[in-house]
Amino acid sequence: MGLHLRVHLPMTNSFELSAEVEAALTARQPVVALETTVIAHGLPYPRNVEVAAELEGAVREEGAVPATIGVVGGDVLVGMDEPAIDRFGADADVLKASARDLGAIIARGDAAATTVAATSLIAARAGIDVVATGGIGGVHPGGEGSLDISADLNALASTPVTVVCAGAKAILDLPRTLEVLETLGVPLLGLGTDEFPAFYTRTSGLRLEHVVEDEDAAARAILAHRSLDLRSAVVVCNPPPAAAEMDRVVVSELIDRALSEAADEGVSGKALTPWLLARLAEMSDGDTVRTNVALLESNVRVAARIARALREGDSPKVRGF
Ligand code: PSU
Ligand code: MN
Repeated sequence: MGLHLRVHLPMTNSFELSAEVEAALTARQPVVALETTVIAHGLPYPRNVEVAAELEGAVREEGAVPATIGVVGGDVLVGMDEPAIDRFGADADVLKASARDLGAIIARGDAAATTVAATSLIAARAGIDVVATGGIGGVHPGGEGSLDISADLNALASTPVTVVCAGAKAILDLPRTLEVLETLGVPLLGLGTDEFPAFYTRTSGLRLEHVVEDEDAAARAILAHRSLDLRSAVVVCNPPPAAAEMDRVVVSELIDRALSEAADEGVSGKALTPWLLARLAEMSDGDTVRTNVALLESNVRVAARIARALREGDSPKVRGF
């Protein structure tokens, strides 16, 4: 703990890799990057701190090394230690950083949790090829007018990593989110499903064209995608566990109420997603948090298994082409 190796990468600021992550990358062991915006801004304290530890434990159980990513004192940490993660959970002053925010935050020496966009960028630069989250950002309702479209989508278009998620967060306009991902050339793989999951529910009524039956099949598609030298991410869509999914009608009523309250209160920009998630947690008496935690754990396990399959990628079982 506490021992960080400063690694200077070409074209980037210096990152601080934890000793464990550095050793795993050197030995070409599977590593999974975990984002911290969900911890700092997506889940209530103190549950968020417990969840961060549980997610790291789940990655280890699946035979991979977790690399929780965030910025502390202007240092980009790849593999955060427990005190740093605890602070992210408890301290409301920890900022929310998308990729574009990183430069200013590093220069000022601030602390920031990283979104899918920022986490993916840092992971790719550090040589980590799999990232796990709950749900990616996307087009907010009315986004065709407000242009509130998460920078996650743009980052996915140009960052060569695999992102495992339960679809995009249900507070979003999911059909338009899929359209933008198509336009940006970001492939989606349904893990055992031909439907885009809707975060709190396994189904959305929206079709996915490409189904992979398991993590090995996902890894084959990812390796084939990479062999084409495409720079886009691959998004693996893992439905929330059946036991934890919420009722579709209940969820959509909660979301409608939360959205109209947000509009009344003038919440917008990067504050909107955290505000909506907190309001949904209150209105549902914690049901949305329970589902969010269950799908996060499922996603990090899938991510770890894909990371392992990618590392075994030279074996005929996985390569298969
Ligand atoms: N998944 C969750 N909860 C979250 C997020 C994802 O289960 O809080 C975060 C991710 O970090 C994602 C971000 O990148 O929300 C998107 O925020 P925005 O819509 O402002 O781009
Ligand atoms: Mn936004």
